[in-house]
Amino acid sequence: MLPSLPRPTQSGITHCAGQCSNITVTFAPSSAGLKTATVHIANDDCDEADYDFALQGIGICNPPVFSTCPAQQTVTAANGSCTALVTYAATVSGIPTPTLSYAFSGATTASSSGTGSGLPFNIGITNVVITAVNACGSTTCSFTVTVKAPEINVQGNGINIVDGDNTPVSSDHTNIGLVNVGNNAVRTFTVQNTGTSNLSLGSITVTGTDAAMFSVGALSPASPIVPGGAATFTVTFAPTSPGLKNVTLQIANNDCNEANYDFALRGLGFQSPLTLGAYPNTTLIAGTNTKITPSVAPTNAVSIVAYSNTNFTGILTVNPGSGVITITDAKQAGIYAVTVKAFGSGGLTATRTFTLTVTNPNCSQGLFTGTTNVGVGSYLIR
Ligand SMILES: [Ca+2]
Ligand SMILES: [Ca+2]
Ligand SMILES: [Ca+2]
Repeated sequence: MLPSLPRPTQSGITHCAGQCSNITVTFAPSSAGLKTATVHIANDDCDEADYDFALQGIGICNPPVFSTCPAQQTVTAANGSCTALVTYAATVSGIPTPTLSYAFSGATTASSSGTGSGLPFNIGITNVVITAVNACGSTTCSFTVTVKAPEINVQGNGINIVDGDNTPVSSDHTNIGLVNVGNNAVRTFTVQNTGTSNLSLGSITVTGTDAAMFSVGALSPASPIVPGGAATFTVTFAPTSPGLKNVTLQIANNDCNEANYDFALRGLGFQSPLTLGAYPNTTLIAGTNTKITPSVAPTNAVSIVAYSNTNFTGILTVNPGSGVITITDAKQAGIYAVTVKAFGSGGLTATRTFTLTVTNPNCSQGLFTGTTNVGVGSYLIR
């Protein structure tokens, strides 16, 4: 382009004989090619009043070229961090010096003249495009930044249980449901790693007032869980009393934003009612057998026993299902208070009593209540 001449600021200069001064000319081409101009110096010389001479220069313009485009970057986020710092550098040549702009898309989004190098990138894949522009053209270079991290997910019965879930339902096993006191129910939960680096699990615990009724099995296979992998653990609910039992399950892990994966668990302890029917007072002859049937069959009896005092040496057995008492070889003659005691789950008991009269027709009164065998004639009364 035209030379830049400082004409306005140089006017009216007077030089005495022998004096001199300098004029500077700056050539700043804004496009490529041959550029020409003429310098005019107006003066009071008698025959060179317009002192003029030609100038020329060649404008050089080179479009941008990347000599270094950063390689693909893959880093693993530090434990507990959802970002990673990534550094890189691009070098570009061109005349005039190109200006660079950066565009980020994907996991991390931004657009600026800042390089982004040394700054945090989000978990996932970020596409970086660098555009170089000068007067002669433009070019781009692109690369990706991949930040790897673990990602925890927990399922019960194949259904996701979100971190912090506080609404136990049976469909995802967080509501274990009704379990008889003294029995237990086992539920299996699955921990998945849907991320891109190893998921490390710490302890799996239950907390809350009723925590003693819930026990957690070992993780299988053991931590860590590889990307795309899974492991399981069980929770056993063994109520020791009736009623709703609530706890919080906590899974310590190295996910950046779900490090304490916790959700509510619930179970209902149920106490089966224990009933035992009434037994009729019964009379039988010494040395004989009989069966005594209760008014109704017992319910939920685990076992039933019947007993009297030590004078009675016959055999008393009770069927826990029917409640029927079998008396074998009743003796000695006498009147006995028999206690029937049923045992249910969770320590429940139920008791009935009845009177058992053992007679001996060989005695005039029909009764004999001694504890010692007594010989009467040729009879042996027991
Ligand atoms: Ca997460
Ligand atoms: Ca998650
Ligand atoms: Ca949590």
